[in-house]
Amino acid sequence: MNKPKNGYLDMVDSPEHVRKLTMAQRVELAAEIRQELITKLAKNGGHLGPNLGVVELTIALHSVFATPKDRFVWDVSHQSYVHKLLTGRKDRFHTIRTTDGLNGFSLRTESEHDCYGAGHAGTALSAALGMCAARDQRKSDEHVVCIFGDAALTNGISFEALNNIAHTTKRFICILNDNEWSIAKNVGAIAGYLNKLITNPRYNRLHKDLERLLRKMPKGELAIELGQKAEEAIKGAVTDIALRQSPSVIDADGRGGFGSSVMFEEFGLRYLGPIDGHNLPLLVETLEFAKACDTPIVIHVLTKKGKGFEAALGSPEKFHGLGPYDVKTGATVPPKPGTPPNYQDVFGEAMVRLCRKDTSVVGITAAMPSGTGLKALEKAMPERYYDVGIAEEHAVIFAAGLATMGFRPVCAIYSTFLQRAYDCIHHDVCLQDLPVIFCMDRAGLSANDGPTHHGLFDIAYLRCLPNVIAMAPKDEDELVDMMFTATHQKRACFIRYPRGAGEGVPVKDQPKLLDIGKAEVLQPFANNRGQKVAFFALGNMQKIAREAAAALAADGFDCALINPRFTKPIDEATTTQLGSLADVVVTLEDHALMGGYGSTVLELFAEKRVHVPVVRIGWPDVFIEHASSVDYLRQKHGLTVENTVAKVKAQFNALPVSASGVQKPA
Ligand SMILES: Cc1ncc(C[n+]2csc(CCOP(=O)(O)OP(=O)(O)O)c2C)c(N)n1
Repeated sequence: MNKPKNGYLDMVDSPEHVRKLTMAQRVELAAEIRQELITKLAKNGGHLGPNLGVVELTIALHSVFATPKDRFVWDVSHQSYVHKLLTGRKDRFHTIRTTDGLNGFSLRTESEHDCYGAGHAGTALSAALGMCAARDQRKSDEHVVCIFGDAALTNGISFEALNNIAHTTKRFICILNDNEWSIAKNVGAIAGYLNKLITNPRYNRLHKDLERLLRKMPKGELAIELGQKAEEAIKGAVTDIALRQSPSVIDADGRGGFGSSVMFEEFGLRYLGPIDGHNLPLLVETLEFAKACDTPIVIHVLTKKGKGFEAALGSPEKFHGLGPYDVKTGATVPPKPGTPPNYQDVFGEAMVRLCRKDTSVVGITAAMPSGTGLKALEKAMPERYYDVGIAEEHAVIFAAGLATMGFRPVCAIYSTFLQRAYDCIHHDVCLQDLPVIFCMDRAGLSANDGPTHHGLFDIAYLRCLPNVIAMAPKDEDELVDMMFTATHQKRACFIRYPRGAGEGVPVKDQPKLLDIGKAEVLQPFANNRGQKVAFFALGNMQKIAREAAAALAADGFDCALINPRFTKPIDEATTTQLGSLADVVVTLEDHALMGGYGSTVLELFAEKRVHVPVVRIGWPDVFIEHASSVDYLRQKHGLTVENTVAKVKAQFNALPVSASGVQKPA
């Protein structure tokens, strides 16, 4: 085929088109895709680094397999942009992570080529194995390919799946995409183990042997050959040459040596690799081999995060996922002057201060040192900092263990990822009444990421558990007060706060000890004969409440403004007292309405027989989509000043009118 004027990508509307290209043309396509990623993502940002790393791998996958019949399951799926480009979505690619645009992750509703959705790490092997089992049950012949990163292997679920593969299916292709990075540098023994595999001096020789071997095979005879001699030869070339008796790698599997096998082989998987993940012909031929395999196989592919973009190669952590950047230099747009510091940064600095004052405090992150802000502690006091990898369950139980020995561990885990560790919170922390502190970042929306990353359920999933203290600060100074207060409690404390900039409130030198379960009345009723509206606005909803109260006050309403601070225990006295005085109560929360803070208030009023209409502002009972901005989603779903005011007024219009003409609640 002649090269189209605008390049090969221009004519690729489906994977079939990729398969029509010659190998040389596919190599050119890879370069075009890199350019497309770099230029298109510059405007709105995205997961640039991981996708630049899997360009050849994705082209190779679509060269050998035929989705949607064959199935690709991407772990996390933040690295599936190239797959999107090759599966009929290139014309919309510039819309990725924006309102009504493509999602930044795999999404079953977005394309028939996305057979499984994700956003949280460690799920791909289990889901793909389920597909293998279904295929085997129905005796169909599709291929299932799971693509997971080296950091996904720090996650327990991945190992639960690995443990089951050999017993479940004979046909399963696993691709370990090893770039040595999680978001930050990958950590732990598995990372060390993989590193030993790839730094083995025999790797280079192996790589050449394998390439030579595969090249020698005529295409038509490949399958037969593979089933017999070649398989043995390749296996020998790969596993034996790479992994046997190098003194430097002797203790990597914890059994005193690799023996004739590697970790994956102990799990019953055939291991192939490590191979160069940017060598397209080699990838294609290796995948052809895997396709013909009648045992589950793992192909260990080495890739470079950020390949093809100098700035990204130099800063893999920054370019894992980022906002808009300069196409030439990679420079990101600095925050507008005067923007308050992020909650994350305030949290990180507060951790350093707390640790300096209190030797029992330690910080724990599950592979999110930058995102959570805990990197500040790593820098200042590395001995008080733990990165446990993408292992939220382990993080929580590890913290429980520390707490039994008198420590005050602080788990900095995003609200959405903490869901993974729910049983550990219940069984290990709360049931034993241990004083673990949870700082739940990203409580609220992660607009560009969407439903996998919004943190909208933590109040609901925590408030049913006994022995829980749960709080939400109205600003960054109060966040520090809450952290300080939490270190003085003898039970589990959970603090939820949003992504991004704080309110611009300066942080005091000495944090304040808060009364547990005590709300802050910011503005009492004026008793000016206006109809009374009490606003209970949690955390970052203060602004909407303040503006709604001001708008209603201008219309003659008498508004009280309360900062509840605690969602558990809630301030029963203040809430019932103001509820009894009010004509209408408004609760506002950056959380799902179902089971959230407003529900807590309703339950309290039912119990205490406080008869007052309650307007609840929060997120409706649907998964909130991704969009360009938080503001857009708030507008769309009614978390606005206008909607709050309208709902309050509607309550009054619905109320019966008293003899004096003043509307009163029934
Ligand atoms: C349960 C969970 N915890 C944390 C994260 C945040 N996270 C997204 S991608 C990522 C690193 C993934 O690294 P790896 O699997 O090696 O893939 P790579 O980006 O290197 O291709 C992390 C920690 C997540 N998505 N899910």
